[in-house]
Amino acid sequence: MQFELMASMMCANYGHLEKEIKNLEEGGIDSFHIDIMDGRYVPNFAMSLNDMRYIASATKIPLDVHLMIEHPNNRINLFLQHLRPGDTVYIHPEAEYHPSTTLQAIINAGMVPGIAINPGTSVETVMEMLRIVKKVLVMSVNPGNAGQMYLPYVGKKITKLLSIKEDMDFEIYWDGACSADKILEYAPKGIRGFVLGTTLLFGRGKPYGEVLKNIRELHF
Ligand code: S6P
Ligand code: MG
Repeated sequence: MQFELMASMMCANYGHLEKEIKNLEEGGIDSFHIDIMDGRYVPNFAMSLNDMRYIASATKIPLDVHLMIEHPNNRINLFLQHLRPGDTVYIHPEAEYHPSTTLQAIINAGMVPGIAINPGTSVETVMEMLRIVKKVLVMSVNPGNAGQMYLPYVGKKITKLLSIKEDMDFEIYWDGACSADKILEYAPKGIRGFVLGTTLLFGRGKPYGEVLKNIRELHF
């Protein structure tokens, strides 16, 4: 079964970040998920520009930048200038007056445009943006923190997104409380990738390579 695994770097050990990056690379991670927060759009400050810059400089593996900030277009170039073609940038449509303008700036810079959809946001309200983006990050927890509980009502929304993704030409990614049973259930249904945080990857007392191998060997 083909699916991507992303490491949620806000859950990494910053005491030895270089080693964390190396261990994840050697373990076979597909991309590094970078949760940028401003303390306004979400009630937390997880990662910021310098964390992203450092990780971009330390790896050739793609970055998956999840902007949880108000009006990202005001400062979008601060982020884009450090990214490489093929890196992904997600915005939250609710955080922007003109999200299509921001998505266009991401496209023009050569990055992959995405939107993140909060648990309380309906597919209908972002329908036009689905024509612009290549990736949709479905939040199965409220944005702001790692280590939260899965919110089961997002299941219906995922079903709806799965039914329109081919026609509208986007891929769906999972963010929040991702467990092995969610991968078992949703990878076969067509979810393209999963962000791994404290639920499955970090702080579990197992080498990352072993965790990632176990996930790839799940019996679907
Ligand atoms: C939440 C953030 C996520 C978390 C991830 C952590 O605002 O966007 O990317 O870092 O959910 O995973 P877990 O397994 O601790 O929920
Ligand atoms: Mg995230």
